[in-house]
Amino acid sequence: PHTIYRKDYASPSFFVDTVEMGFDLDPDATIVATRLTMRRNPASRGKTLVLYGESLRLVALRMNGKALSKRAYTLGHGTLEIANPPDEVVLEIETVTQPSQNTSLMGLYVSNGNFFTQCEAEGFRKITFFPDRPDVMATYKVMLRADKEKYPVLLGNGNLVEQGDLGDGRHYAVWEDPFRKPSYLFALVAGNLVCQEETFRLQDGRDALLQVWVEEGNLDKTQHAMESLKNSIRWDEERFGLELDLDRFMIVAVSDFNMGAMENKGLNIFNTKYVLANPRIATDVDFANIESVVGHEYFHNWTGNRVTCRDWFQLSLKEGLTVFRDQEFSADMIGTDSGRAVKRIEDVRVLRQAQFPEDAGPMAHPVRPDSYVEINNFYTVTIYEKGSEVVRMYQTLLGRDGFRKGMDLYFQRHDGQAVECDDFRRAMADASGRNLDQFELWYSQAGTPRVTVATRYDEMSNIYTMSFTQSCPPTPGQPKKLPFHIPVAVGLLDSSGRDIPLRLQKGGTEGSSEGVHANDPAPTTMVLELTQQTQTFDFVGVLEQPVPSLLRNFSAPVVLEYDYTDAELGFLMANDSDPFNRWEAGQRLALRRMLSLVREVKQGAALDASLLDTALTDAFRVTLTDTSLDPAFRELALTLPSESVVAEQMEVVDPQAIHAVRRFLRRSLAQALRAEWLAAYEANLTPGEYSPDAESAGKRGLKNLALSYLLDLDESDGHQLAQSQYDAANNMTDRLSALGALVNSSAPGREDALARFYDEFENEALVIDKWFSLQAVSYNTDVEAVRALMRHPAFSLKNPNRARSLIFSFCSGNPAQFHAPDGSGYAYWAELVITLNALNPQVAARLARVMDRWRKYEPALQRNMRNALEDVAAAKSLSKDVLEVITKSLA
Ligand code: HT7
Ligand code: ZN
Repeated sequence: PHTIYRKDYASPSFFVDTVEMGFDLDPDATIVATRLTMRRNPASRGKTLVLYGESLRLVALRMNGKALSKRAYTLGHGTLEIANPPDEVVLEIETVTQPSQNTSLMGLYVSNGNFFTQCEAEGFRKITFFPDRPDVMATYKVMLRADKEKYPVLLGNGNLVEQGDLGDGRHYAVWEDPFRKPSYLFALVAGNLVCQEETFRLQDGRDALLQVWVEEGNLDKTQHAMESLKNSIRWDEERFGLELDLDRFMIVAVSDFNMGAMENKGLNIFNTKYVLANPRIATDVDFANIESVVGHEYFHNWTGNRVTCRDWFQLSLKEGLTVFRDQEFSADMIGTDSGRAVKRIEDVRVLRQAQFPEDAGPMAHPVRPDSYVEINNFYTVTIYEKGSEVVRMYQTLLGRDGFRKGMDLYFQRHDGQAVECDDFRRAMADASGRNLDQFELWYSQAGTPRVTVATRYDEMSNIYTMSFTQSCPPTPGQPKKLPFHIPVAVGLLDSSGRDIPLRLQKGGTEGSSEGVHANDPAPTTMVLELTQQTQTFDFVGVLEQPVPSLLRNFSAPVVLEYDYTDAELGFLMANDSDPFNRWEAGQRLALRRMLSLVREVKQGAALDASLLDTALTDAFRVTLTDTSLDPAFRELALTLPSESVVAEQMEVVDPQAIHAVRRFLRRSLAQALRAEWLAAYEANLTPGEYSPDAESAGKRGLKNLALSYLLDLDESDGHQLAQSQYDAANNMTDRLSALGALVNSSAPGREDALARFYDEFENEALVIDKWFSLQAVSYNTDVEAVRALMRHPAFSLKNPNRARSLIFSFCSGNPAQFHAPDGSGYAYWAELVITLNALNPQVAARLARVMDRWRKYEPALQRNMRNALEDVAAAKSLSKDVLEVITKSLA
């Protein structure tokens, strides 16, 4: 496959100033007339004019008023080139597309009879021929024409400037976007939709019209998205001084969508999953996700749209920064310190669960990649989540005020431009006066750095020494790494569990702590800056041997290794003033036990109580019964590391052993703490009307965790508890948790509950997704059961949400069954990758990535995995998307 390199970047040969478009919308043949005013880029004298186009029928082409003969242009594979054009060009293009046949969901397509577009990254070229690259920014004026009855609503970017009747049963609307934008932010929607709308007063006194558009019958599910939008607008004004620049801002929900949502200028298009919610159909997690995704897309208006990317290698410039902003927004919306910590823990869990494995696998790439085959494969957890961690480190190094100054300078310099990650770093450096040259390595080097810590206490001098050594494993194309600039936030605890004031030996490498001045009392958390391979810090005036609290609040995306004793971990779990590290200590302890149990199992030991000591149970008991702790925090602290997190820690992965150990440990904890789980269950009921606020959601989270532990005992008391919760539930969180617990047990009512659930929610697509997904991840579901579910009339491969709910949930969320020793899971995976490839390459390529870490598995499994990968590689007509993933996996 053809690889594109960052080093080959060349500016476009022509710029586009204005784009005018006319659409005659018809599902089987939409006619698109485009008029581009273009001018030569002075830096590219003599070069041909290059436009991109895919799956288009070219009907007419005129340059400066004259039809171009076939000899005057060349139609290549995905390109249209005009040689020797004049410096100023008006190009008129007429193309035809077939939206009803477009199953890729890129470009213009039909979903439930309505028209939608998706242009990021390279979908605009499926609508018309265009220099479809983000550094070509233009203003757009668009006329939409369509049958009035079938498509009463016609939406575009920017402002509605005209609308009316065309007389023949058709109507039109004209939309004008005053802001220059790259083509990937173009959007249109046409169909039979309804909206909830409100006017909202902006900080500068202007009124903006806010709308949430959905299919008829869903208006009772838009309130939360609307509230989230208003909160997002207010938050960006207050935290970053950034205002909404349009008079109208629209969100539209679509049920066929490849990703979560899309930030098209003024016309955000969302997967229904991230818009529609009410207590009947949505869980607490859904409510929180909607708030975060609505925020994310809204925040892109400045970080992505007003300042955009020069090329797709810079994708994290907008995505990492915008994820950071949405994470901060969600944390501020919770408002409490413990709520912030809970949000931080959840975000780090995602990073560890998904990004660390990516960074250690065949698709590992830097936050700013050097090459790609298919850009759609680079919308990754590295670009998004690690990218956000990189942005967060600026804030950790510069402090909140310093970071804000950097952001202000970034917008002052680059508003209206398409820029690079380096421009962002430069703004941060220039605004703070700090040298951030070495920080560049976070963008250019892939892999998760390892930081090993050794400590020494000298009671004669009262000096406590911390020595840090950093390294980074090799990744594809990068065998050797240079040391990173790593902020490590640390604290020291005395024997009573209190923080010790920190003072560094003068003359050593300096540490910093946000906003600390010379006369302030010594801080209790200090940010040490690692810049070399090994570095030592001496803390003075330490009157007793302390317990170190390292990498507080997860101040850098690294693996931190320190040889804690079990007792120290228990102590940190109970006492650390940094809630992140309290959670972390519990996870370290649990992981240690799980890994040692897996070793035992592999040596033939039977899993019984004799293999367990009381350290973990005691630590869990303390947390479970400490009612001064936020329930949401307790839920996280009492959740064992997932099977995939344990797998990542192992040289050779045995998924069956890991699964057996995790279940055994859960059952042991359920048994040992049965009374405490029951008490926590009773104490965290949330009677009365449902509210998705963080406090109530936290209580439900802990209560439902308790329920799931109790059900692991698989006894009739537990079955009854789950059954009555299911029957009495007034919200989807409680209902789904009860159902999930029942389905994983041998409760007699499990089949009946599943059937009743289906009947009750048959018409709610998002809930039926949950129904498929819950079964896909159940302990009892094997590949045959998944195949049977695929034959259910409600199943469809064409709808990405539905495909993900069953196939992805099984392949990535049910490791013990997916990795069945006979290879049946892998054969199923290969078959589905090949089938999906023909329908929707993006969805297929995501599924292909499930096999990324195949080389880590036991030899027998590896052989079957390789066979499955080779079967896919040998399939005909593979898309670039799938080919890139499979080729890199097998390399
Ligand atoms: N910026 C958006 C990316 C996106 C996308 C990319 C490829 C194919 C389909 C897509 N849908 C949305 C989403 C975001 O980060 O906000
Ligand atoms: Zn984004």
